[in-house]
Amino acid sequence: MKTPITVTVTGAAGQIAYSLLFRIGSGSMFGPEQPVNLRLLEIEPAMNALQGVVMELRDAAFPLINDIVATCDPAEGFKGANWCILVGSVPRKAGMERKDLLGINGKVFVGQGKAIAANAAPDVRVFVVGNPCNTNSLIAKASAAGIPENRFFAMTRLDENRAKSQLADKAGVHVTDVTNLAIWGNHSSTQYPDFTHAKINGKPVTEVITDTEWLQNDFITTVQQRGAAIIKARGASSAASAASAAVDTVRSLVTPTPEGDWYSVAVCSDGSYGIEKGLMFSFPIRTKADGSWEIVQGLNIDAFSKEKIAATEAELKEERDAVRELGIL
Ligand code: NAX
Repeated sequence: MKTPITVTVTGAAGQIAYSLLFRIGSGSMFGPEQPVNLRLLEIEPAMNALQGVVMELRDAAFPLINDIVATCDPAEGFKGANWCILVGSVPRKAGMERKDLLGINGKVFVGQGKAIAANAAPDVRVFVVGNPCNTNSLIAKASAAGIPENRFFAMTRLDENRAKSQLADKAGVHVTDVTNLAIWGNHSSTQYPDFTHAKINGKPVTEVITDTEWLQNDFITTVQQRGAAIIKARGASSAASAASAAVDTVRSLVTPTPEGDWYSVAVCSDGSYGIEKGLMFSFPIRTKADGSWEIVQGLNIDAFSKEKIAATEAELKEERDAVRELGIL
């Protein structure tokens, strides 16, 4: 058994965490030999519910859970954290403008960024799931003085998994036959699920699925609108699939990527593909043998893709400008 690592999960009494924490406990995220100290952060009104989750985590008797701390104090919650998985976020309520939501959550992520910088382990990595996740991550990054920008991430893996599942269904293959699926940009309805570089059993998707009209229209909108379709069907937003995508993301970040493939996660743009430096933008990413990650370079971006990527970049700039106007950045 290895030395335990410390993992902080915020929004720990919420519905995504209710799946996620048990997947962490079972070893799906960090592997079957990696014990974890869990630090669960919530807001005060949710502390009772969180105690119930802690009772269930204890009742699951996971060999890999070394210690559990439940708290509503961010300094306590992020103490010694090697990984911070920021799931907690205030949801959009009826009548609330997008800007209101950016303002409310912006303040939360300023506080959490500062608390992470002051309390987490020197090797901390910060992975934001709570929406608007790209911009929340941007705010946390800007507020966490001293933590390198390449340690911040935001989740677009659920979008990647949704896109792979749509392509597999259309082609009549298993989802694992679909590779090289990049989500570009924002985790929102402007995201671009890039079918032009995706492969099915090693062949370009465009050779296997010749229905270009479907690829350029229905496929993209189905992926972009999938979250809304789940809410309509289930009466609640995606939770278990989101937790599963969070597990996939962290596993991909800590495991060298198979030769030739890539995965999607939002990272701090270094200007690759002309995306403005500093934006938290989803790119095709590879994890190298030494555990660091890189943006896959040299992909040919056709005119159709360029337009889609520009639209999602414009939205991320708008979000960034809105939080700047609110004085958050
Ligand atoms: P829930 O409303 O079930 O849970 C959120 C929890 O966060 C609540 O228990 C709340 O008390 C807590 N919380 C709020 N502010 C907090 C703070 N300052 N510190 C600590 N905890 C705080 O939402 P859930 O369904 O779990 O979704 C969580 C977030 O994930 C939402 O923002 C949601 O929009 C986002 N999602 C992101 C996805 C992605 O792909 N990036 C997909 C799924 C999901 O929509």
